Parts: sequence; C-alpha cells; structure tokens
Amino acid sequence: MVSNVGIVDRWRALWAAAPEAVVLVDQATGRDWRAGELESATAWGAAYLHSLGIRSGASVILSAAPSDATALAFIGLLRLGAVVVPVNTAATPREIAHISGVSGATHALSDEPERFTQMPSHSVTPLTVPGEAVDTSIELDRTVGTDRALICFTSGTTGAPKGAPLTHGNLLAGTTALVECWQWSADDVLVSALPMFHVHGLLVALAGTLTAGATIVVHHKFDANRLVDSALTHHATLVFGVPTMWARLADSGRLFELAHLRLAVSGSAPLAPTLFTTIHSATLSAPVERYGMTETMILASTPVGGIRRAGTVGRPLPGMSIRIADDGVVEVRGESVFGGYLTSAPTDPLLRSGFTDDGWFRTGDIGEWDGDDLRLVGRASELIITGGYNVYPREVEDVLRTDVAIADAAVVGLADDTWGETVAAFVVLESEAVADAETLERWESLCSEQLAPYKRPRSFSVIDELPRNAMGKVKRDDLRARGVVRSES
Ligand code: MLC
Ligand code: AMP
Repeated sequence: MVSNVGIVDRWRALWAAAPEAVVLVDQATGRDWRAGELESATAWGAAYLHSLGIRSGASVILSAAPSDATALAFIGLLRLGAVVVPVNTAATPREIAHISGVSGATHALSDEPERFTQMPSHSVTPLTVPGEAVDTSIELDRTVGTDRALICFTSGTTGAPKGAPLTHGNLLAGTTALVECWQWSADDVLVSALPMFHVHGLLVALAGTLTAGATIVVHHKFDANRLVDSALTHHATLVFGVPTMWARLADSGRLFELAHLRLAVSGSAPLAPTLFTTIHSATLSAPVERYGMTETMILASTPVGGIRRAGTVGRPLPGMSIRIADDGVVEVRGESVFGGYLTSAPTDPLLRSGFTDDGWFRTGDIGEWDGDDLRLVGRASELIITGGYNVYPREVEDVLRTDVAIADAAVVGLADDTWGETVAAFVVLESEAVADAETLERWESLCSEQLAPYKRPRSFSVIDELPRNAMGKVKRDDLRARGVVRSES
C-alpha cells in the first residue's frame, strides 16, 4: 500500500533527533546551519512567506543561484504547503511568462528580482536569515504524501515546456530509495555546485541530503578548482555532477585529489566511457552513474557494493520497476513517478501523455539489458542534452523560423567532448536572402532575446534544403552526420 506520509515529517524527525548536526553549509560565505537552526529558520521563513500573502497550495516560482538562502526558501515553502516552481536562472522573459502562466504562480522568489518584472506577481529576494518579527503562529507542516510539492518544467516535444507536478510522497519515495541505494548516512558530506532549479541539484542533492540526515556544502557556481578545494576542506565523501562538470574536473588535473570520496556520482546525461575511465583511474574508484528524469526522479543506479561498468546506468532503485517495451523504449513505474502533466482540465490528453494503458511511464529513452544492468542506447525523442540541460529542437526551430531570411530550420545536437552535445542549427534561406555577417548577427540576437543561453545554436549551417524522409520528417541523423557545414559563430 502506498503510504501518505510527506517528506517534511521525515526531515523534522531527523532534525529533532540530532539538533546539533550540521546539515547545510554555504561554501561562499562559510555559514553553516545546524539541524535545530534549520528547523527554526525555515519555520520563520514559512511565516515570512505567509506574511507576503503566500498560502498553502499556492504556486511560487523559485529561481536563484544555489545558496543556503535558496535551500531555506525551498524548505520554508514546503513547510508552508506551497508548491515550488523551480525556474532556470537563465530563463528569458518569454520563458518565464510561459511558466508563470501555466503554473499559475503569483509570487517569485529570486536573487535577481528584476528578471521578473514582466510577471504579474510580487517579486521578493530569497530568504537569508530570520529578520523582522512575523506571525509565527501560522499552521505549518500539514502536508501529506498526496499534496503537491513542486511543479517542474521540462522541455516539451511541442516546443513549450510542460509542467510535471511531483508530490510530497514522490519526493519521500525518491529520496528514500537513493538513501538506501547509496547507503547515504549522517556521516556523509556532499559537495554540490548543481543548480537548484532542476531535479539533480534540488531533489537528488538537497532533498536527498535532508532525507539522509547528512550534510550538503552548497556552491553558488561550478568552478572545478573551488570544488576540489571545498571537497578537501569539508572532508567530502560525495560529489554529484553532470558529465560536463566531471569533464572540467578532469581538465583541471586535480581529479586525483578526490580519491578520498566514498562516491563520485554522475548523472543527467550520458557519461562517456573514456571519462568514466579517467575518473576511475584518477580517484581509484569507478564513478557511480545514475539515470533519472524530472517526471520520475531517479530510476536506476550502478551499484555501490558491486561492479560498476562504463556505459551502463545500473539497476532499478528500490521501489522502482523498469521494463523495455517492444519498440525499445524504457518504461517505468514506482512511487516517485509523477501522476501526469499539468493541465487545466482533467480531460486534457496531455495529463496522461507518456503513460501506457497499464500505467507505465514511457521515458523516451531507448534501452537494453546488459545482464542486470540497463544500458541506454539512444533516444526515441529528438531531445538534445547539453551540459546536463535539455533542449528540444522544436522550440529553437520555432524561434528561428520567425526570421525573415529563414524559410525552414532544423536543430540537432552534435557530439562534443565537454558539453556532451552542442546545439547546431541548419537553415534554409528564403529565395533572394543572403546569410552575411549582418544576417548572422540578427539570428544571434533573435536567439538571445527568445532563448536561454544554453538553448542558442552554437553554429548555423546554411543548406539548400532539409533532408526529409518519405513521410516528410526531417532526417536528423543525416544532419548530425554532416556536422557543421558552415560555422559562423
Ligand atoms: C552554460 N552555457 C551552456 C550551458 N551552461 N551552454 C550549453 N549548455 C549548457 N549546459 C553557456 C553559458 O551561457 C555561456 O554562454 C557559456 O556556456 C560558458 O558559460 P560557463 O560560465 O562556462 O558555464 P557554466 O556557468 O560554468 O555552466 C556549465 C555547467 C552548467 C556545466 C556548470 O551548464 C550546469 O550547471 N549544468 C548542470 C545542469 C543540470 O543540473 N541538469 C540537471 C537536470 S535534471 P555565453 O554565450 O555567455 O558564452 C535531470 C534529471 C536527472 O536531467 O537525471 O538528473
Ligand atoms: P530531464 O527531462 O531534464 O529530467 O532529463 C531526463 C533525461 O536525461 C532522460 O530521459 C535521459 O535521456 C537523460 N539522462 C538522465 N540521466 C542519464 C544518464 N545517466 N545517462 C544518459 N542519459 C541520462
């Protein structure tokens, strides 16, 4: 039977049992937060948010660089019963407007309030430390497992990001499974520079640490040297990163200084076997690779106590079932899997899109079993993953097609050693149009205005026509095989 316990109860029980334990450290300021302080600071934070008019059930955008303040705001919102809507700090006004519209968010917590001027909401800075007196008699910690905790936005095949609500129960199930799988204990110290607006940084790193009763050292921004220094200073046992971060750590020449880690964990994008080997040789231990999704939290991980093989993402996490459909798509079921996309009406087919009739969620990844381990061999969708961020070609193509000189456009991911993939655009010009320096500059500024930086094409190739199959579908493999035909950026 699925329990209806929420995640906040679990955290508060741990804080009460060990109030002196250091839970959170802000690397930039050196400020640390003991469990007892975290309890009172987040109760104050929740009361402060309440005094701003935020009520249980309200959707609130959280968009800030990772810091202790961001972590406190996240916990305070959950304790109040509000629904956290994480937003990339690089989001453009167009992207913010879409997310606030779909989520119905009326407030935003941000470290750069000016980014939210076009949003019909009150904008406030993230909480730092308890300040002015507020009414602390409000009701807190009333949430149960079925209550909504977050709405995460994922890039959509149709171009517009879709909202994926996760409940307090999803969070508890997902983080408890990780704690068990990675034998994550109160003795563990995680150093993380992951952004706190995605599942990886917010739920795996931060919420995972809280559920483990462990310690997290939060970096405001990823910097390889600073991360290694911090791992040494804080006697880190865990480092989580996307492959691009591990590639940069390898480039720094200091990976060997992380040999004291219990686990070096990579996820969010494929870890190249060569990088796996580099990490293995430098740290004298094979990295752990785990596979997850916004809609499901973490699905699989290579084993902590067994052999971890390059190119595999391991076995299903406790409580998670994985099967491979006839068409090769990985399908999953488990308590951390969301219940369906955000829609305005329960009859909207978007709600259960991606689910099979018998209730399994289709990930869109193509996989195969290699013994007990899952191996991801491709994607059914056109998703591009660059530096751990997802880009759907359609969104970029739609923006490009608004330019007067562009008759048609297709966007693909080209393999890249550091970023995994980079975004490459192929465009067909309108007759009479020319692609001179001025045109290129216009395309670049169009993309800058409309798209977050990681979505912008790193190259524009002008071709006579897009290769299409008999059904009229663009043959993206053909474009990938061509590489950059004529790079101008
Ligand atoms: C930054 N840039 C990127 C980029 N990140 N371009 C493409 N892809 C990216 N991911 C751009 C910047 O805008 C800038 O552009 C230029 O690259 C150099 O910037 P930088 O300062 O060197 O980059 P940096 O800020 O260091 O960012 C790199 C990074 C970051 C790897 C630290 O991308 C990152 O934090 N990635 C993690 C993403 C993540 O957490 N994903 C988890 C999703 S959850 P310009 O034009 O200004 O020069 C998920 C589920 C799961 O997938 O399984 O976990
Ligand atoms: P997101 O929508 O940001 O949650 O991204 C989810 C997608 O990231 C998955 O569907 C996979 O394609 C990809 N992904 C996550 N972890 C891994 C991994 N370890 N290896 C390969 N791809 C991964």
